[in-house]
Amino acid sequence: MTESYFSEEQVATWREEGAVLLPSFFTPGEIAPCLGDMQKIYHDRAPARGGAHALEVERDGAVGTFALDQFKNFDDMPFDCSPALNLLGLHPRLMAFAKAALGSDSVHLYQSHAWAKFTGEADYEQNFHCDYKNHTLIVPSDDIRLRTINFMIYLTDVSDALGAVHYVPQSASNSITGPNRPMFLEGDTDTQFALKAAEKSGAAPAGSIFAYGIDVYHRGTNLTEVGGSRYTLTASYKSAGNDMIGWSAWPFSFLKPWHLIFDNATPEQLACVGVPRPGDAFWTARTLERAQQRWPDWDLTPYREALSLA
Ligand SMILES: O=C(O)CCC(=O)C(=O)O
Ligand SMILES: [Fe+2]
Repeated sequence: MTESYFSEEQVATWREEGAVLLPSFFTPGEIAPCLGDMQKIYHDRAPARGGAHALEVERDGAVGTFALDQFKNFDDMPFDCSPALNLLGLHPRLMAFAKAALGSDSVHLYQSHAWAKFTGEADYEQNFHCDYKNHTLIVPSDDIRLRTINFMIYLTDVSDALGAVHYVPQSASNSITGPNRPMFLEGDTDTQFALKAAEKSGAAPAGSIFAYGIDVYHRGTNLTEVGGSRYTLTASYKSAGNDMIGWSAWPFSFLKPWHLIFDNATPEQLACVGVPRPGDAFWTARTLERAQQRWPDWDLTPYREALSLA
């Protein structure tokens, strides 16, 4: 059922080129409540953005920059809204794609953030970089199973005037930078511009996904449409047990509304954030009782049933 939403060819493109655009991966019906959630989270933070014009920026001969204020409206899961946005990054179709891409039968979600960008609020034009900078302390693995897959889910239509991500497929960047792909190319303006000449746009309608890895050159771009906004959700997966990769230690954010996830997710979705599956030896009469005390509305039936069958 889930596999029909993507093709082997798309998985192969992701593996060979480091990135693939998946148009209309989610239906409008799946996106609508998540967009409502984003509006709930970000509307109050900045009620007076309408009509804002793009920032005038002196680039000084550079492709872009890394302005800290671009991350002003950037939050880690879980989100203070309905369950919809909280469960989108754990959608079974994403898990299926992640498993196929990584060649793994068990995957973990190690990062998910909501990000709202608004015209004029920051300079979103970035330099080319590879994201392994902050997903590992070393470098991307040559073994596909030990890589990561990063989904950027579009909750609004993303055009070039609304800050579409730009990227350079690996076959094209290899002839520019070589296959080792230094993560920042610091100060190397010539290479930055050579990559820019080869860049592709990730522009696509709401519901589409830009699936990429931590080893592909890409960059955020500015929003220029007057009064424009771009809402995205990221979901990054790795094979379970890959300790080289990290971002969020989920229990660190224990004060956030995790009940939205526990009370509404399937055991398979919960397994993606480190909850042992039904039938795992972790589950005993005692751990079940304690888990129920901690999350009173979590339906532990499948876990109980698996224990009583054991
Ligand atoms: O939001 C985007 O389009 C890309 C941002 C990005 O690549 C980054 O911040 O590392
Ligand atoms: Fe990036």
